[in-house]
Amino acid sequence: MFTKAIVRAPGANFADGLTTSKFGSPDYQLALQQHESYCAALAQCGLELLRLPADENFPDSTFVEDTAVVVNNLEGQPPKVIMTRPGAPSRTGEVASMINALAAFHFETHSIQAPGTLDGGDVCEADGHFFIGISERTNRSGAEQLATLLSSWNYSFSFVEIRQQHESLLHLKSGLAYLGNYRLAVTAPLCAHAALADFELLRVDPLEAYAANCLRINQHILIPTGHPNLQKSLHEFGYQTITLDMSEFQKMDGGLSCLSLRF
Ligand code: CIR
Repeated sequence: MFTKAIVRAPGANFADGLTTSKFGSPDYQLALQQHESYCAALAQCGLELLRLPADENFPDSTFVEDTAVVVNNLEGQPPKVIMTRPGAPSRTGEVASMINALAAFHFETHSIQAPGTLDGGDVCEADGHFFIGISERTNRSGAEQLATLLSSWNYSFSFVEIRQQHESLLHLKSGLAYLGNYRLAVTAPLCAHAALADFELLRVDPLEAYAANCLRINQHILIPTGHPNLQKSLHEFGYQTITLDMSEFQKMDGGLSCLSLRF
């Protein structure tokens, strides 16, 4: 169960962030509206929100998920956070203000050290097992540092290489989401990966690949609008869905998971 989330509204220079998408420049006012709807959906799922002010020093800073990995299901152990070291140089400075924001929650705090890089979007927890993507943003050193910490707390992990064969994936969670009950939503190229062999895979239609970044929060799954096949499959499995228009965030290579840090 998640009870809290940290979010940060996009700043007026949101369009200056990193992107590879061909969908054009985002509309800032529409992005703000979509961010409000996203926050309302998190509240509907029962989360209490810490809303950070927009930070125009970092145009990608609305994608808060990339700055930290929270590990807080450890029986008898204090909750922990691993501050990342984002792989894009323009984003490394985002971590400092997230450290400040997290101070109120008293996590035991760890940090990824140079030469390691790690983006939170490359980390997917699945009931005690962590999938760690090795991507253009997360290098092997960063992945290994995280894995060492997780192992020391008795978590299992597996690395998922997404660089060569899955060029279109920015982060691991751009192509994979944990739905609970050892079930993953996955894009076609990732389905054959050995690390996923012990999980039930819900294969996402290649035409709906963006929706593989859906987001389970307690009893709901958030899904971007316009992906009817995945939505139908999720309903057949008995999930309740909330659809959200993510068009302006998709233009900046962002998805549903990136916009919040949940714990
Ligand atoms: C970036 O390229 O870093 C941002 N424009 C998008 C980050 C999306 N984050 C995520 O998938 N976790």
